Amino acid sequence: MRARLAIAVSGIRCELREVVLRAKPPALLQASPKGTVPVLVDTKGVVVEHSLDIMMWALRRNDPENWLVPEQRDLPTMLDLVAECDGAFKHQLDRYKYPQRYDCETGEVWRDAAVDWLQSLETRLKSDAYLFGARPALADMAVAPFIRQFAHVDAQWFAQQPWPRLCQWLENWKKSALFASVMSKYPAWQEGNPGEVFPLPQQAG
Ligand SMILES: N[C@@H](CCC(=O)N[C@@H](CS)C(=O)NCC(=O)O)C(=O)O
Repeated sequence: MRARLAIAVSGIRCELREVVLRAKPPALLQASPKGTVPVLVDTKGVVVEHSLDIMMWALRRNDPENWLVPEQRDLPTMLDLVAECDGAFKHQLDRYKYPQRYDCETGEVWRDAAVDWLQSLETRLKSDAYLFGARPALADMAVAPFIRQFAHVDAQWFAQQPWPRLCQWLENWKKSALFASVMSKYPAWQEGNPGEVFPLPQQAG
């Protein structure tokens, strides 16, 4: 989702090929044998294999909303926060969501392990509406999809935490036009077919 957010805001026209993970098309595995999505192949055939790298690829080409230039601090500081998300928090999120996949009796211990980091986001949002200032930037967009997943595991529990600003930040993002523009469902891509145009012209910018 975060790769789509960055491509949508950049307005760079792509061919989107929706992949069903149970039936990965050979073209995906040929481009990227690791077999995870998202994967981007540029017009020169360069393969970009991770969602954050795809965000950077798009925003380095066109960054109309200055996601790479936050109001506060700088890009390396944002990337440090994203690394915390992609590291420890993602590890906890996966186990909270799917404890049985990881041989955990319950996910609650992993939920609780994430509390301090989520509290640190709440603290960050005390001074401004977004993580690095009064407008959204890369860190917000890279982190929000995972906070959304975390909140959805047990929405009631999440709503009961003392995180009013984090909840508001999440709600604002979920109400945004950009979020809506990346939530469309697409049919699975079939070999030989053209993909979908993404972003649609009205989705750009
Ligand atoms: N580090 C990768 C991780 C991507 C990832 O794990 N994607 C999942 C889907 S969200 C996947 O493709 N899993 C492969 C599978 O389930 O076969 C990224 O950020 O792009």
